[in-house]
Amino acid sequence: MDIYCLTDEAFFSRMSPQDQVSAFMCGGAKIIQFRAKKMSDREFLSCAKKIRVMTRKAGCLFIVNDRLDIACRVFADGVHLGQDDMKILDAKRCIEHFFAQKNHVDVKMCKNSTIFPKIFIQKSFFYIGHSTHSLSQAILAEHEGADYIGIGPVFPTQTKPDSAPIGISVVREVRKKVKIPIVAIGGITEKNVQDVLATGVRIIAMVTGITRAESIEEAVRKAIHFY
Ligand code: TZP
Ligand code: MG
Repeated sequence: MDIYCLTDEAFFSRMSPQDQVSAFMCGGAKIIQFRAKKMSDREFLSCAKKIRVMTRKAGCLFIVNDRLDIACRVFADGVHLGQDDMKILDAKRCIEHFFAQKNHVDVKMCKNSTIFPKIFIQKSFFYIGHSTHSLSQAILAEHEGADYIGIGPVFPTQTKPDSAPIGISVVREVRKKVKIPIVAIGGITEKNVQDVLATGVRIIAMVTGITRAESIEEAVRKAIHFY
């Protein structure tokens, strides 16, 4: 399986976002999302800049959660947008505008990536991921031009306690109907990951499943090599 690692904001007091990212990459992670809902803009940008440097060195895809402006500013590889964030089409227009202005040529990392399909915008690649919570949202996200979708929460999760779990059956349906890459997320741990993989989804996102493990690095390594 491919693991999509997200930073754990509830854990920042014990481990900085950069240290979390470093541990993910030591374990072999190739896709990392910086997620920090409560951080100030300035701190978010400062961390994102550092994570960009680290992920670039390691050849790791770097996706920024929510903040398209910061994703563009640090030349991240993409942005992940939720149902209440900017619509995909609007995000695409912003990205086109930004990269047209910058005429930024930086395709090396994404060219190496075989995980996600590539989009070509003004000599640059930029992925837009979209969170979905039902089959209809997943189909719509694909129709609207998302490069990949997140589907979940599959199981109950403390990371998003107010979101009702959708269960494995929805993931299975989405897998049958949607062709773009699917990232299953929410409450996935080593105890239930096999059930998710049985749906055919190959990319699994984890927050607490890795950050609360005895060794983050080991948890990531195990997820990549043993499932
Ligand atoms: N979106 C749906 S569930 C979730 C997000 C960001 C949180 C997943 O966290 P965990 O700790 O892996 O359950
Ligand atoms: Mg969001």
